[in-house]
Amino acid sequence: MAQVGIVMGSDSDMPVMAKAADVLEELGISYEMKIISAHREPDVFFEYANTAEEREIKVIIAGAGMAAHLPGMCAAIFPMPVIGIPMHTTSLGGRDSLYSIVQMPSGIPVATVAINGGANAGLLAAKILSVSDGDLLKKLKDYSTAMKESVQAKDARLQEVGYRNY
Ligand code: RP5
Repeated sequence: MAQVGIVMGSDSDMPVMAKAADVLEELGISYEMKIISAHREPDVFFEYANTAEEREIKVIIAGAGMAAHLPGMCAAIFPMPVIGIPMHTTSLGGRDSLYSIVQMPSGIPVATVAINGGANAGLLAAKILSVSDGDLLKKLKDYSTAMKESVQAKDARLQEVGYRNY
C-alpha cells in the first residue's frame, strides 16, 4: 500500500516529479505515481482525490504548472497534508505556477516548495511521515549528516587545492 501519492498535471512535469520519487525511494517510503490533469479530465481527478484516503495515502505531493489548480484541489478534497510543487514555465518563469499553488485561501493549506522543488517535496513528505515513524526519523537524521559531510568534504578540498584549482 502506497503511503505517498505523487500526482502531476502532465508528463512534461516528470523530470521534477521524479526527484520527489527518488528521495522517497532512497528513504524506503512506498508511493504511487499518477498523471492526472485537473483541467483536462476533471472526472478522473475527482475520482483520484476522493479515493486517496481510503487507499491509505497519508500525504499527497502534487505538481503542476501554469494555472496550477491540481495541488489546491487535492487539498480541497484530501483531508491529510498536500505538498505542492510549482513547475517552471517558459512564459512566466514559474511565477504563474507558484502563485497559483501558494496563494490558497484560508482553510485549505498547500505546503508549497520552490519552483521545480521536487527533492524538497519528497523530503517534506518524509518528515511528515517521520512524526509517527522512528525508523524513518533515523534515516532523515542520517540524510542530514551525509549532507553536512558532503559540504565539509568540499571545503576540505578547497582548503587543500585553493579556489583556482577547485
Ligand atoms: C499543467 O499544464 C501541467 O502540470 C503542466 O505543467 C502544464 C503544461 O502541460 P502540457 O501542455 O505540457 O501537457 O496542467
